[in-house]
Amino acid sequence: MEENSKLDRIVEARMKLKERFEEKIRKTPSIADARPQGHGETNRHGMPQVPVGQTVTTKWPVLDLGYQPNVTLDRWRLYIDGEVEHPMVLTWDDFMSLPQTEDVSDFHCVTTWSKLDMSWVGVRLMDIAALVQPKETATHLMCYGYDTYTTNVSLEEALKPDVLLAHTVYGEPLPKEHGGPVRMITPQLYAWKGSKWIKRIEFLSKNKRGFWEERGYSNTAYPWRNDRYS
Ligand SMILES: Nc1nc2c(c(=O)[nH]1)N[C@H]1C(S)=C(S)[C@@H](COP(=O)(O)O)O[C@H]1N2
Ligand SMILES: [Mo]
Repeated sequence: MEENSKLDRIVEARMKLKERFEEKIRKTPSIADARPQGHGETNRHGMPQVPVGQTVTTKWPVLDLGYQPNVTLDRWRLYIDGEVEHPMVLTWDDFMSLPQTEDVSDFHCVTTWSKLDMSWVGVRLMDIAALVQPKETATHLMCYGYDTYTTNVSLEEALKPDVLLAHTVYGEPLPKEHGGPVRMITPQLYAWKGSKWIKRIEFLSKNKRGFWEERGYSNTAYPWRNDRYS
């Protein structure tokens, strides 16, 4: 009963968010650019599969700040707050009872490697947003990792259907070195926009720079525009 009404609320709020952001999403560079830069076949988003300046690898390098936090499931919490109607703190069970999405997507690291066709399971950022209901004033997110990492993402990017809070990769729990128990992925942006060991999602009414953005990386991070630095 309670689960059903939660799901109804998510579905209804998701429709509203879709309407509100549909046009903005259609105008984002990854979708609207007449000549997205890159090479290879056309991918699932209509982009050249390999963005300009990227090289495909089958390895999966690990990038972090020199510290990999150990977050056990009983202590894991996800804080969602800021410009939202219903701020929330989710436990692991709360999180796993949200609608689960399986998806295959690509991973583009700004250090020029791309890993293609990764298979993930997680909760859509869109469904998290539907749950907490961003206020009209909300325009961006600041994502915080348990390692103190931060990164900012616009809502029109964060609400794309392949943006997940992922807990499973290739059918196995996400390994700690890659951000387990849960990380965000942003397949249509450079991968630094996806916080590993995600702890908090803050909805903002004004854009702010995260860790790498303060150190010269782009606020927007569009792979098919070679949009690496600002
Ligand atoms: N919390 C946290 N998230 C992070 C980072 C980090 O150092 N800390 N590095 C980012 C960078 S620069 C990249 S390229 C990807 C790397 O993910 P991977 O280590 O799983 O390849 O995570 C991003 N998310
Ligand atoms: Mo990166």
